[in-house]
Amino acid sequence: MNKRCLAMVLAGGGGERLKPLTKKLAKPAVLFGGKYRIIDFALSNCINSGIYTVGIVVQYEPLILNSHINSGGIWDMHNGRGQITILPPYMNENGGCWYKGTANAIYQNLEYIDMYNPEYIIILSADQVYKMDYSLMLDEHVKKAADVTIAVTGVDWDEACRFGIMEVEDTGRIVKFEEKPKQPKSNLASMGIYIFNTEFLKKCIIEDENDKNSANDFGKNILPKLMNSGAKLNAYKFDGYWRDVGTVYSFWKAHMDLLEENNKLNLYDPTWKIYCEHIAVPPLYINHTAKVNSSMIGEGCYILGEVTNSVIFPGVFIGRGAHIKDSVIMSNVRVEDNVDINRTIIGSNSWIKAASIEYEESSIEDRIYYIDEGQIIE
Ligand code: ADQ
Repeated sequence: MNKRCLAMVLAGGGGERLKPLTKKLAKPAVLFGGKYRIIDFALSNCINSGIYTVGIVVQYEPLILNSHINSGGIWDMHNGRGQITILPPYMNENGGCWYKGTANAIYQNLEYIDMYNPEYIIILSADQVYKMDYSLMLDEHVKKAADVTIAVTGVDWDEACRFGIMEVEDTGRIVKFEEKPKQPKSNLASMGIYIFNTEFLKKCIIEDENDKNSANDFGKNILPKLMNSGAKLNAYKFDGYWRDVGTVYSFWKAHMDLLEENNKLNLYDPTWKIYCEHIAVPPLYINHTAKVNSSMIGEGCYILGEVTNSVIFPGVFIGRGAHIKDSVIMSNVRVEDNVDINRTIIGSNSWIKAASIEYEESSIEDRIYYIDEGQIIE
């Protein structure tokens, strides 16, 4: 498939609803699943789908995201078959400005797109966890001769208001699209994954730039306008595991999903690897005083206490008599002896000394507690 289709990964958003985890970090760079960063899912899907030329649009807190992408071997897009390019906002002879919305971020990179002159462009979000073969979506886009194909999936009704929601005919044609409706009439959600014919995409975003009232965003502006214009928008139904981990609760819940036996994301499938950065840490050590159940534990951890139904990232120390339950502990956290931690996300590099955590100081959402990165709790 290669340069017939170019991927543009939107990775510049502020991650407002995931704020405690994204204070100093772009959401796509947030750690996920015991060893990955969220963006690894979209990028691995690209590699596994045969798309090796990828532009990543960055803006908010890009430092760690940039160094992750530039960290070497893993993202060399399979031995030079393609290239990943990081695309921050830039100045030119006419000035320059920050990426206003997602469509503007693509608009400001039309020169990059023209360099490859692809027939199709797939636009991806970098803040979702899923495994998907984009080449099947492209096949359907071509077969149905659509102007735009949007990947869609069913979501829980009580979450539908945080997505673009649509109604779709049996033929696959989208007949109604509403961005984040207050009272959704369907639970069929846009996954924020779009395939456009390149020329059509250019026309849409250039026209949208001339509309001074537009926020230049795909969900808010481009797709509703296209619905009214009679363009052919088709839905590509995806029924695998997909989560937009955009809130603290959905982030925690996606981790708990991972711990279910035979969970649908299945990180252990050798035919669809999720690639990630390698770090030089020693092997995992589990002492005879430790008890570990239904948990994922990263390399370099040193476990003396009890861990139940939790995801522990690399380099974590868990002391003797400590109990960790239904929790997500990020990298290099130290939990001292006899500490109890329950339904909590603990940010990297924290040091938990208190026997039980004073939750008043942390964020609470749906009874999930959060301890900021680098905290000493005593
Ligand atoms: P949201 O997830 O709310 O809805 P948004 O916050 O715009 O959309 O984020 C989408 C992606 O674009 C993220 O990866 C984000 O980092 C990036 N992004 C946001 N603003 C950006 C900017 N100015 N420059 C560069 N990158 C930016 C969208 C759709 C919904 C759909 C959900 C599915 O609008 O219709 O249902 O995704 O998750």
